[in-house]
Amino acid sequence: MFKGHVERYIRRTRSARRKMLAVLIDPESFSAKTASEVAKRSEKCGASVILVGGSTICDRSHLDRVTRDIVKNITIPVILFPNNVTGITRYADAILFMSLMNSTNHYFMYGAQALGATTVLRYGLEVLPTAYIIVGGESSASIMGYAKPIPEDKPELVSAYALAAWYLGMRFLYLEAGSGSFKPLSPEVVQRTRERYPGTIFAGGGIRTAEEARGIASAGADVIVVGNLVETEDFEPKLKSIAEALRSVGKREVR
Ligand code: 1GP
Repeated sequence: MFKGHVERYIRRTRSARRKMLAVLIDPESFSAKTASEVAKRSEKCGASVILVGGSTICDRSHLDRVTRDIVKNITIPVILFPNNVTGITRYADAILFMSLMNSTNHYFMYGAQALGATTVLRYGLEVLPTAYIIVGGESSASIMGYAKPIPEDKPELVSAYALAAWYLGMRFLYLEAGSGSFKPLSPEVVQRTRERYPGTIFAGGGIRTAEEARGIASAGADVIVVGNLVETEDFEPKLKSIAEALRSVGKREVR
C-alpha cells in the first residue's frame, strides 16, 4: 500500500514536526504468525513504521513469510533493515538501502549493495538511501559488519561521517548503538549529528524507556527505533509510553 510513498510519508511527518516510532521486528526471533501479531499490537500502541531486519538473517523464505504476514496485518509502512543480501524480500514497501560507513570491509560498504541492487530493482522496492553508522561498543551489528564503532566521546567524528553521508546523497541516516545495548546513544551524539545532517535520522540500540526515547528525539532524531522491547511478553505499556513521549516532543517543537 505504501510502496513508492514511504519517503513522502516520512517527509510529511517530519514537516508536521512529529517524531516517529519504528518497531524493529527481527524475523530470527519470531514465527510469521507471532511477528504479524506483534506488528499489529505495535501499531495499536502508536508505532509509525515497522522495520524488518536483524544482524543474522539468512533464511530468505522465512523472511518472505514474516514480511508478507506483517504487511497483511497492518496499515503503517513496512521497511526492510537488511544485514546483507539475505535481508531482501519483495513483500516490503521500502528498503533502507544502507552502506555501513564505518565498516573496515568493502563488502559492507558497497559490495553487498552491488550484489543486492538488481534484486531490489526487480522487486520494485522503494529505495531509501541510508548511511549506517555504528557508535559505542561492540555489538552483533559491529561484529557481523566488520565495523570499528565510533566511541561515544567522539561526537565530532559521528557528525563528520553524517555530513559526508549527506554530501554523498544519502537522505537517511541510521545511528546504531547496537541491539540490546546496555547504553543507548547519548543525546549529545545525536545533537551534534543533527547540527550537520539535514536528512532523516533514525536512532536505535538499547532504547527501552520513554525518558531515553524523549532525550534522543529532543536532541534531533526523527525516528526512534525499538527492537528488543517488543520481544518481551507484555511490551504494550512501555511501547505506549514511548509513543506518548514522542508525541509530546513533537508538540513542544511546534510551539
Ligand atoms: C538494532 O537499533 C536497533 O539494530 C534496535 O535496538 O533491539 O536494542 O531496541 P534494540
